[in-house]
Amino acid sequence: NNQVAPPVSARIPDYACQRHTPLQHHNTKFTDALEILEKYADLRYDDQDYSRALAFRRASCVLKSLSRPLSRLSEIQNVTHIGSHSQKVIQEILEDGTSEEVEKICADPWFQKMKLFTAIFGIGPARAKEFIAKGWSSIQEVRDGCTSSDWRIQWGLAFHEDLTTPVTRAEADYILGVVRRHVDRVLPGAVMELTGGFRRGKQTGHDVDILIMHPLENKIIGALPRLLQSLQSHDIVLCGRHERSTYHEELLTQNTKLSPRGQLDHFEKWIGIIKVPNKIRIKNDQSDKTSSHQLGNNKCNTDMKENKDKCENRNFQSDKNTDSCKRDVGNESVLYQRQEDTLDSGSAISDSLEDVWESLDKASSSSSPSHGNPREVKASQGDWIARRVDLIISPFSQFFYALVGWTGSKQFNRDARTYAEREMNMKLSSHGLYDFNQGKQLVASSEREVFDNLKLPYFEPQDRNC
Ligand code: 8DG
Ligand code: MN
Ligand code: MN
Repeated sequence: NNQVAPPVSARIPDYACQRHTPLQHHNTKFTDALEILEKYADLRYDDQDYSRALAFRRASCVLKSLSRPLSRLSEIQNVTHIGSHSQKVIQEILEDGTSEEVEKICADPWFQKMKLFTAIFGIGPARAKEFIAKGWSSIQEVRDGCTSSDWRIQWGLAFHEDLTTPVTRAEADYILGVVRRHVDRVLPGAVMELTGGFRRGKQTGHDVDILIMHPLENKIIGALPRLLQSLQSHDIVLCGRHERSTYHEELLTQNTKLSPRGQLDHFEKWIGIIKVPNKIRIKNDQSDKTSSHQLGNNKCNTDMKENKDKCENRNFQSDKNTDSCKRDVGNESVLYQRQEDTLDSGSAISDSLEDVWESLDKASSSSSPSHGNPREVKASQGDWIARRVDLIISPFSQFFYALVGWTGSKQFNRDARTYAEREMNMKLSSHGLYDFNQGKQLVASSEREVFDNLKLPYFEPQDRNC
């Protein structure tokens, strides 16, 4: 034991938001196994006991940040985030190459059914358990027996194969391009960012997350309904639902308990499904055939695997004096500049807001919220594939917090929020940062400033893959 590498623990910061966590790392055979245990714990136990699942996620997260493959358990024995259960599994894999416990879970029919059913858009663990209790074990049985009127479940079932086919980077770029053309028409001057996993450098994802902002704070009022009208008139939208903004300033300081699964925020958004021509995906598939997919030793993980990490280097540079910031994408540089709002403040705004919401509510109850019968649409499907899209619209003042939040990963956000609370006496959300020591909100006009305000070193999106 005298040739043991220096303890890794001495160099591992406590929070994932203080560590580089790249997409491609050296310990997939451990992290794949730990993430199966995480998933199992998440599905098996109720929300109250999400801590079990989180313990595996934290352990996995630490291993992802190591700069070399783990070769002995002693290297991580004193790391606080790697509990005894995770250590046991890691030890097993070090000795045998696989973990018996993980193998058993993978072979467990209940787990397989839960994974199958919770992969349906609109189905959570509670509903999946009901399906299993009815004796169903296939998607077809759910299609035949499920009577839910929830639009997500109806469309999710009809287009299940489409929606569980990984969205490629080329498709994400295509969707961004389409949305951009419509945004340019209905909200000229708007800024858009592809967020979520794609921004972190993933080559595939389960959906496409697009964040939209306008430098004039009030310009975004009514923009999302106009955008959707524009998209719908071009027969691109399959179904979807608007959500009103539920933001109010007290939320910045309120100690809202984040639900363990979804960190719901209060932005106005649209959650839906759109059509993408098949040729967009096929082009991408062919270029992918050259790159190999690396799988861990525990092979039951059917989750979407990423291809080799190819990232654009996106930098935001801020300029505090002019209240603007620059973003560089290749040779192009985009200037985000706060502009003076020309709209009247006060009642004029709330009146116009009410009008917008009224027409929105009417629209969504009449065409509500989908177009046609999902099964019939599926039966006459043309040369396109259904893709999940999230459109989020943020005011300029909250944009960079929204950008960090919607870039993720979820675990990065969780740790950044815990770090803010415990280490800084601050409250972080996708809407802003409140400093309880100073009793005020800390503004950010770049992503870097979000990190600065938290006294954290800056991490590029591709290093936030925890
Ligand atoms: P994937 O789609 O590639 O599978 O992964 P992802 O892009 O990382 O996950 P996601 O479920 O699409 O969520 C994108 C990020 O947005 C994630 O880090 C969580 C964050 N997020 C917020 N607010 C909200 C919210 O209200 N709902 C959801 N679903 N995600 C939110 O900051
Ligand atoms: Mn996503
Ligand atoms: Mn999403």
